[in-house]
Amino acid sequence: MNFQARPLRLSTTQTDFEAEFHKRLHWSAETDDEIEQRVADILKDVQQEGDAAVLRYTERFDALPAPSVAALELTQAELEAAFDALEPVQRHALEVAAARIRSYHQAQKQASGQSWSYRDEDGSLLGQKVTPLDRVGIYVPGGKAAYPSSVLMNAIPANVAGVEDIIMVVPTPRGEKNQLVLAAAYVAGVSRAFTIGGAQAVGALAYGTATIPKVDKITGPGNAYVASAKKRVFGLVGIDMIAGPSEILVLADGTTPPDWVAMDLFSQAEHDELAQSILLCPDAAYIEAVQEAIDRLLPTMPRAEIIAKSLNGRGALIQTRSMQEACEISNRIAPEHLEVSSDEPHRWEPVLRHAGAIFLGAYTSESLGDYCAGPNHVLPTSGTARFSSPLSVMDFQKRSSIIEVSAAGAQKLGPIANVLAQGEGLQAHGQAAVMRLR
Ligand code: HSO
Ligand code: ZN
Repeated sequence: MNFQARPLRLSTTQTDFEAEFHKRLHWSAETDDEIEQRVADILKDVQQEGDAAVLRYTERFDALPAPSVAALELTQAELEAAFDALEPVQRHALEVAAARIRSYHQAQKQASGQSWSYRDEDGSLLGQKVTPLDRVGIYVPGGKAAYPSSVLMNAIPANVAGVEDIIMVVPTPRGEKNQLVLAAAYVAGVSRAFTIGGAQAVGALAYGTATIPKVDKITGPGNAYVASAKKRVFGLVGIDMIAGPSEILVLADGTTPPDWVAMDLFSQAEHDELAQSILLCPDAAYIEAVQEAIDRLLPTMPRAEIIAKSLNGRGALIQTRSMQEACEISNRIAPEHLEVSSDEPHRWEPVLRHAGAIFLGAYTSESLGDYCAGPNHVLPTSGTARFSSPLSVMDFQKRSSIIEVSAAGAQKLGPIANVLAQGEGLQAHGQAAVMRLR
């Protein structure tokens, strides 16, 4: 089959640019009532019946019958054996990636994940104590979206944060295990792993069953059922985010080989027909060269069909008046991945405010960030980079405020608190402060 990819061509000088741009960007993650109802039913069953419901749904949806949920647990020995059996090149790649991801998240913990305190002029101590979550659940998709790299990106920050218990769940249709996923779980420090998935696995982690321990937070990507289940259990447990399809936006000044940019656009498009790849560039001839590279390279791609559907449906090649204007448009889009394909990336970086991850310079392909540069690849999508951040060590920690008011401090703060308490009509609050006055 010969697929053609013709992303929408736009120019910021055309009169209908705003309307066309909006149409292409518009993205609605509509909820499907049927999925919602089915997920609600599954969660109710898991909550009421525990292991029995998990077993029933695992047999029904994953064609994986088992005598007990315990029989669906992967032992540490099995994870280790998967790692030991890897080809040396794969093993090396997994180790290097894991080490770099670990170093990055250790630096992150050092910079932003530490307790702090100070004393005020009365000797009162005020501060913040940081503690890891006790137990987290990591959802790893199965089937065609089984990404060992995502095991590393979820489990390593949890491990670095100091989470004692990291429970992984991975749907394993017909019991066919993904050895790289198991090996990644071993490298990343997963404590326990179960071959279960779907809404039933999310329910098991959120409510706990006789076999599966209840966790405090569930992270990791999943299909519409998993996303719906995560939303429903939120509040009982924490969740990370509900990620939409992958996105890449490339800002190009024309100094990078067009083939590199074309392949970077493909790299997110190949994830999903609904993925979004956008090029912003002031140079019309360069945009033409990228389209030519797309035409030439697409037939060489095994996932050409997905790439073509993604680029034709949601892709765009946009000519801007300048790099400055390209940066401004990028800020409006707030993409998950933002590549600054320029020979002066540091000139533009200060202008770029909203993006999940910013990749600077021609050599920084987004794919290096997906696997092994070090930063997390779980990133805000669908414009949510305007207000949210990559998955981090801080997602696996929480903060408690620390307050120790000195005797002198109580004399000064008591009257203040009392006045405010009277204003709110709360006598006991006021009294508690006043009683401590000498
Ligand atoms: N780009 C994806 C992560 C991933 N890529 C995993 C390859 N494997 C998240 O946006
Ligand atoms: Zn990717």
